Amino acid sequence: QGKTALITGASSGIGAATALKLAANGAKVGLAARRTERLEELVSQIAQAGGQAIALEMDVVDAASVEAGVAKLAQAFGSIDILFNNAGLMPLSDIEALKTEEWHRMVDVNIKGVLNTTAAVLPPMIGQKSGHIVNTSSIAGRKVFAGLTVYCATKHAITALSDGMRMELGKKHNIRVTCVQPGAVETELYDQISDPAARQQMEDLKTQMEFLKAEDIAETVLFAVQSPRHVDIAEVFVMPTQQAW
Ligand code: NJP
Repeated sequence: QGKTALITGASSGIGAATALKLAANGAKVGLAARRTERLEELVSQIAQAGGQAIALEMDVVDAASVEAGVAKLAQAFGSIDILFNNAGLMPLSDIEALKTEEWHRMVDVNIKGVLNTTAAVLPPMIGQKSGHIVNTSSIAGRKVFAGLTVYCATKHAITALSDGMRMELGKKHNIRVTCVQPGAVETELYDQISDPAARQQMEDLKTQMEFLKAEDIAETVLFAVQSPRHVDIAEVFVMPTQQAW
């Protein structure tokens, strides 16, 4: 209630659902992504429901664009209390396919993007001696799956960053760090899979079990950020009931 949250990857899926959820629970939300028309639609939806939101055109790979977005959000709503590091992509392929451009893109968005946003919000959070960083990792951030090797590597990096940040920022600066580890969620994430076999595998998976909804992860994020200040929900795995582990 009354907190300001920066949400990356807010133009679809988990980010959009979390923006709606946090705004409905009294947070002022900064919606960051590249597809601004989607963000503007979400801003209107939140405003119609009585909430407060602002659209921030942001490419998380570009540090200058991140800094500009953070400055715009601080100007609109004041201190930034919550950072939801959620932007990410998963263009699956086997290593032997050597889709090196996709590998680099995943490293840029999934890892460097998180570092850029964290660097931009950390100084004010340290200054105000409070804050909450929630990172979207994955079950692929604790376990490696064949066919997802580079994606798994990027999400393992996010799990490691979350663990390290929690150790360095909790006691010293009163900043909480939550790592959310979803299983399969029904979003647009799978639309970017360029490898036909990998795409078919994901389509087959959808017929075998009921995926999570983006709202299921939004509920988890809300639970973490609404926990009392002395409680840090450190890591949460959220799986479809029927997903093999
Ligand atoms: O996917 P999707 P999800 N700069 O495609 C944004 C993780 N996850 O909600 O810029 C800024 O609907 C993009 O915005 P836009 C997953 O790894 C998912 O499922 O407008 N933003 C869009 O809003 C990811 O970390 C599953 O194109 C950039 C958003 O990212 C997170 O959940 C399972 C950007 C992607 O939304 C959200 O993904 C799991 C950039 N350069 C983990 N590039 C799952 N769905 O099953 C992309 O374990 N975005």
